[in-house]
Amino acid sequence: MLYPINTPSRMVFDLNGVWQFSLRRPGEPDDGPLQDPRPMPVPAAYNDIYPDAALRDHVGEAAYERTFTVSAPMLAGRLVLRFGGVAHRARVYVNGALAAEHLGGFLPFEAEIGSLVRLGENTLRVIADNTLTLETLPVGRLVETEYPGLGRVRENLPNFDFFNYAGILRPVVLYTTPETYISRIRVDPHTDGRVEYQVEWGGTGEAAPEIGVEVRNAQGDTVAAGTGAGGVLRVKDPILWEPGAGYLYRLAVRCRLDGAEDRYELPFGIRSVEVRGTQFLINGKPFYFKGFGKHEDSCIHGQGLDEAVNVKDLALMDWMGANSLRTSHYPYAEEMLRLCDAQGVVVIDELPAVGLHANFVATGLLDKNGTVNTWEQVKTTPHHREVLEKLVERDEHYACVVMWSIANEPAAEEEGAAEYFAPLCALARELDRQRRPVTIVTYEGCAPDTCKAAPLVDVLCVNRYFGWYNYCGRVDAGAAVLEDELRRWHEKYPDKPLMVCEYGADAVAGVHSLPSVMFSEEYQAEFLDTYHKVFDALPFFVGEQVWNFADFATAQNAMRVQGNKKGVFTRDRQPKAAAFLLRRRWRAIPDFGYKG
Ligand code: GCB
Repeated sequence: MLYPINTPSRMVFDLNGVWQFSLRRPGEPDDGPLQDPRPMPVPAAYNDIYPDAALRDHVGEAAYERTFTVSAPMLAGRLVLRFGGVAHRARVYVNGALAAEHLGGFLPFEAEIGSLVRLGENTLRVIADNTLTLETLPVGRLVETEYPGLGRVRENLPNFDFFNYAGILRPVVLYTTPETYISRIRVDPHTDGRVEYQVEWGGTGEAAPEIGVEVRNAQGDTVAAGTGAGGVLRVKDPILWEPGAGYLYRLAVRCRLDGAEDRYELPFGIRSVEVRGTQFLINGKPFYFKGFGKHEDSCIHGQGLDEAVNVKDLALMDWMGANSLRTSHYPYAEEMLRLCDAQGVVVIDELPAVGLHANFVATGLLDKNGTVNTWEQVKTTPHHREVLEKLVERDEHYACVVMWSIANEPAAEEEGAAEYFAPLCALARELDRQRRPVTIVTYEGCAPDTCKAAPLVDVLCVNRYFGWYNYCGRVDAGAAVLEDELRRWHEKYPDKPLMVCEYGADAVAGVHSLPSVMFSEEYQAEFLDTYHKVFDALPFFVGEQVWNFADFATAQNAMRVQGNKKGVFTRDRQPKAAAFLLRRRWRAIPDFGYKG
């Protein structure tokens, strides 16, 4: 699905702003008036906007409504309503008629609405449902508990460690296209200057449109051109997209039929990604990942898009010498990927597949009795395939994306994991024209000899907290166990690169202690420093991503102090002591060749 932009043939109209909003009771008809509506910003999660626990903790549906005006030029061709992301399930009505239904909070969807609108004022209503189940991604459990005197209470327990923010999280726009329009552009650029491309179109006509393509450089000069819906263009002496230097070309496409023309420009970078033995190569050079697992999370907006925060986060990463991030634990807004592409930030692009474990969650919320078979319980396969298809379609052209993460911390040690994941890994490789490496990020319960995901992936990505959740207060013991385990991973898989995608310790900003104790800034810094000595001793090791970039909101529980405090920055993006340690380290580590 193409990102909405203005072009000579397309107009984009912003529907963000303040909408009317109300929570809904189960069974309420979709078309009745909103009950006691109140203003609600879009995009934003609704949970933290009012001082109201019932709103913050609401389980179920909420309704948003606004009017919008349609002018005559908007009806000259197709009129499309597009949502960047609504968590997690949406029904969309235009003037009372159902225009779209969608499952999945972190990917865009759209509907052609030309036949549903009239000139002048129109009404748009969105019903957003935040319920997570054993069929959705992320995975959650809907439970009803009887409390004495309170009756039955519906709760939605997350199988994951971030707040289940809800609502219209990403931008809403209307855009126009001609009747025959460009529906998809695929690029597969090569470092020798060849750019394979393919253009798909939609429309009602029988005849094929004429397609023209041009590659423009960053100055806007045309450096290659061709015709036809698919082919190979040649860019002479290409400037490569590199970590830290996100040089972008644009593929300018024209699609002409019966005198009408659609035009679109797709930014893309020229670079290669390859796994060779234990090395992760970008442009043929061994790359070392330095960076973070993040969240889309900030004060007030919750998980809603906040472009100021996104720009600030990348500025802080640059200040630290970080070169990469993982979109833990769901696809991020495309606005962020566009920034990463332009700034040369390397991205591991993760599906919303978190919580695929019936016996484990970081906060210990689940029964750890080991008797439940995850792969018999969860019913996520169809949705998992669907989000993978949509993610590859949305993000395939981004040079910053160097690897697909199919899931975070699934029950990869349990029987059934290989059967669940093998087809998904195969599908990722089949769908992606650029054939990026594939990973599944695993947790401490998956050892080298029990992990059923490891044989399926190109890069071994592990999350480790030895010295935090276990060996409490013993960073030295944690690091010793870590080194032993990482070496065993390498012995078992000598031909696969290995990286740690999460390591970290909670630190409550302002808590200090000498000698250090858990939750102090000193302990967090020592924890990271001790892990780094292990990483530096391992030649087959390709990267370190700290958990987490910033403190973030979670469900309330006894393991969390107003959210997860493993941030190197506070939630309002002020540094803890660890930020300075990481800055010294990462500014001294080159992007390429650190491990030979
Ligand atoms: C993990 C999870 C992450 C948690 C983190 C923690 O392994 O992948 O979602 O937030 O641990 O802090 O416990």
